[in-house]
Amino acid sequence: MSTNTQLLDQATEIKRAVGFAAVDRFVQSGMNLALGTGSTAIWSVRRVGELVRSGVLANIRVVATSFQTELECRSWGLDLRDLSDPILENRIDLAIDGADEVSPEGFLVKGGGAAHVREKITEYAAKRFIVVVDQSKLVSVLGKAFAVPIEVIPLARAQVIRALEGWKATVKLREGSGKAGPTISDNGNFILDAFFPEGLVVGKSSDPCAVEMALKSLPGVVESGIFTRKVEAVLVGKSDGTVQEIYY
Ligand code: A5P
Repeated sequence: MSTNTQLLDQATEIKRAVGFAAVDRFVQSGMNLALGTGSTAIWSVRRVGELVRSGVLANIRVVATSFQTELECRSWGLDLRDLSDPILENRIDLAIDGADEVSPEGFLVKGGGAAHVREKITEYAAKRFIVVVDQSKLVSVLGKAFAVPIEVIPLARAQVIRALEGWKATVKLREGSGKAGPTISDNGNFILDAFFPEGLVVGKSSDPCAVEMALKSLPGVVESGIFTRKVEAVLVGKSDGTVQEIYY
């Protein structure tokens, strides 16, 4: 495994730059890390792998937020742990992950890769949370351009779809790729993608914290992709190769 970047297209180069920057600027030896999922966060995984392998970082333990990330961590020989492993002493020092949308307040939509349940469990447990994105992810209103992914127990899908439609969402059961039928998450569940053409409003509330709670209250919903835990910083990869830091 190497991170040789000679043949990357511009979009991938931006993801690499921002994924690397998060590790270079925020990770220190001795940390327990939560590593995110997706085409941006995977570059942070690779950077951790590279720096551990070369001895620049030592005593790093990692928790993966998906099967994809677990495989990448293993390919680098990282010290991969389960979130419940006692060796972590209930301490995740830092989480790094991508996002599908970032609001001006630092609230997120995640789950484009259907990994948001494990991401949420792990990242809400972290002391600090850093998000890595490109500029296209910065939005003024959540849920309009990108659907809000909602993981549901398969049995509950029709009831949950009905409830979401009552909140003026347009809902699609996510189709699998490379298989017939629905996407099955790492937890064995279905993913509903809910578009909110009028913006993210559930009942009378457009407050993302209230929306997150309302979605979670529907029987059969495991988690939504609305993330409202405090983000320390969003790192934004720019087309000129720089990485901007936005603090909240
Ligand atoms: C995975 O389910 C997601 O939460 C990703 O973190 C999110 O979709 C961002 O992925 P990209 O960096 O690939 O856009």
